[in-house]
Amino acid sequence: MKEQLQVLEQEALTKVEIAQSLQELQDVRVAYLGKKGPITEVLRGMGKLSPEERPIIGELANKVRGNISEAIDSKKATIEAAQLEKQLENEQIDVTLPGRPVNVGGPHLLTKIVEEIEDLFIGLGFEVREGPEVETDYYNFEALNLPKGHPARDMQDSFYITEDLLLRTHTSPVQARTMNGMEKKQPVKMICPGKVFRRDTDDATHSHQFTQIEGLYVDKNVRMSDLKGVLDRFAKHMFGEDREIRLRPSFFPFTEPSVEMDISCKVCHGEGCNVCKRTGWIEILGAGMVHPRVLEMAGFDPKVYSGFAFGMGPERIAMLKYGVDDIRHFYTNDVRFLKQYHQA
Ligand code: FA5
Repeated sequence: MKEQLQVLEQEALTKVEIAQSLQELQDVRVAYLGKKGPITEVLRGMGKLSPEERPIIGELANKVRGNISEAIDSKKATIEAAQLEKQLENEQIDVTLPGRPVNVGGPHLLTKIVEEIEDLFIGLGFEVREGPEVETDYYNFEALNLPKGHPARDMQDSFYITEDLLLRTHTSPVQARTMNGMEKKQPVKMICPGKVFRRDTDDATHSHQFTQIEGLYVDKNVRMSDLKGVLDRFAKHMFGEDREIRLRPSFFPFTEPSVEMDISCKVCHGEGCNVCKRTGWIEILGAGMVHPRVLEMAGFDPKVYSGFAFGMGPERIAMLKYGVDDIRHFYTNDVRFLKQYHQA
């Protein structure tokens, strides 16, 4: 029996030695140490041994079991370590490989222009206000001295939603809303950027949806020279200290007198070229002194208060500043166009 056990031990240890996988090891364990294995078989037959032999064979059988079990465990650890090593090798990361480029976005050119204009006016003491894009006929027109049937309503072709609601055609209703909303009448100094909508046919310089920035300053003794000073600062800040402005008489129902502001052409400095259509000047915005009727309708006494207002289109300003030749570039969102201005 002793020899039988020793042969079994040798056999099992050889199989452990040559086992290549955890499954093979498990097979060896089941075959030699399992309930139906030869060693258990030997132990079962111990009853037939003499009382002297029994402890010797018992001890040997346990030792053989222990040796086989130990060999299996140690081989198992070796196989597992090798597997781990292989896995680590396969999953190795080459930190020297170049990374995948991350697409970094940037602010839209229009956003940048609007923020630049906001910063300038905040510096001049104006606050930034907002108003609704869906506006009532009253604020979009009537409160601005444009009663129903007024021919000047045709200057801004509108998208009506109901008889009384429309998509605002300009940011000027925010003037009326701001002044009307004040319980106690006191000086107002605000700008208002936002989207506006007109039934204009889209072309290189017109869009049916575009941006405007409104400005309003109402106080005692506000004069036309104040308007001119602020607009001159604005033009020089946006286009360069060497630019001149000029105010031309114009008409808006909500301002009296009304003006259009031009800046001197940066290409020819007033001499006349293709960019300025040989006039030496480029039109930038509409402005004027707030009409006394508008002040009155908003509850301000026009004998005590006066004010100026202006309204500009940031798309056109961006086009002039950066030489953009078509307003539609702002909305078609071709990244090749937008990317050029991320650092501008
Ligand atoms: C107005 O909308 C007046 N509310 C401006 C104003 C405010 C005058 C306060 C006096 C006092 P106008 O229709 O000219 O004015 O538009 C102002 C600016 O909006 C224009 O100078 C132009 O830059 C821009 N603009 C007008 N129509 C379009 C359009 N279809 N697409 C792009 N920009 C436009």
